[in-house]
Amino acid sequence: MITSTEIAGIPLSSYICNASGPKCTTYEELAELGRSKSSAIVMKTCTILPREGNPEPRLARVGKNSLIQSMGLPNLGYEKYIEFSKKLKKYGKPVVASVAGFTLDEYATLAHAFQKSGADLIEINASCPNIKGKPQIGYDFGQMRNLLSLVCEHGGKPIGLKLPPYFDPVHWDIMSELILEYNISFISCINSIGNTLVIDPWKRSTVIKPKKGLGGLSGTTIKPIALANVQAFYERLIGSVSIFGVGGIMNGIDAFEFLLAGADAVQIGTAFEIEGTSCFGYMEAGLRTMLEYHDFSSIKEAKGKLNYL
Ligand code: RRO
Repeated sequence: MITSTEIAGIPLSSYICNASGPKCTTYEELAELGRSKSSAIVMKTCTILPREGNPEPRLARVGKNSLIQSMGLPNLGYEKYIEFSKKLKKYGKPVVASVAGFTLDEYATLAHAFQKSGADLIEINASCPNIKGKPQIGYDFGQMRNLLSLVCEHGGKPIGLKLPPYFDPVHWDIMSELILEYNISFISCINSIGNTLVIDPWKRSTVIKPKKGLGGLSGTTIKPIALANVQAFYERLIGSVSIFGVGGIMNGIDAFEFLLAGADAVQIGTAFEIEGTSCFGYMEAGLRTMLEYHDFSSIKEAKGKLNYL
């Protein structure tokens, strides 16, 4: 059974790795991912300057397997992650940098800086929902064009986009055209669903503090939306762009569903936050069982093999 895969030509020893977000901010956390069964080390989205993030409480559990959070981009500043990316090479797995600017120029600076780092892939986060007054750039297609023209200027390492969820086929069409026009190598879809509200009726209160309780929703609740986005981009990008599926993957069966929808690999956020590094091993085992059940001998063979009624 072959469960190795690749993203933008970079080999991954398994289908499962962490998503940018939980437990990937400090060097100790990243080293733990290095020692774990995560097939890559995806680093927390970084900005030019270090940030403490939004006031607490800023993360809360929703039901059994979902979360709402408004972390607000807490990170140590990009220079630290350039340093970390070099040190993390000793774990022998791909390192993924994730970057977000407050201006287009900052995005360009960050993307170019990681060209000279230990990172194998550079994920441009176009979808952080949690900064007050800062729109998600992935929802502004005019700005996306400007962003892509800047970050794709200095080739070298593969550039990818972390996308917000889209809910209309026209938006999948427009975004796909941009991705193909600018030769984006991979996409990670989806980020959390931004600006959702969870209320505690007993306390008569919001459950997180920032932005009047608004935050990004992740976990099981968003899986159907994530699957639809993967399917939509897989159809439109016709094998020329690799896809990281992200959103509500809690076990190997969920990972298999993303494979059927066309994902080349999956990233785990909520389940990693809740369960810790053990999630990578049991998801890989569950995925193998599903592949065997359906008589597939590799990831490649099963990719996109969704039946339509
Ligand atoms: O740090 C965050 O608040 C955050 C980020 Br950068 C992101 O991309 N997605 C998210 O749900 N939270």
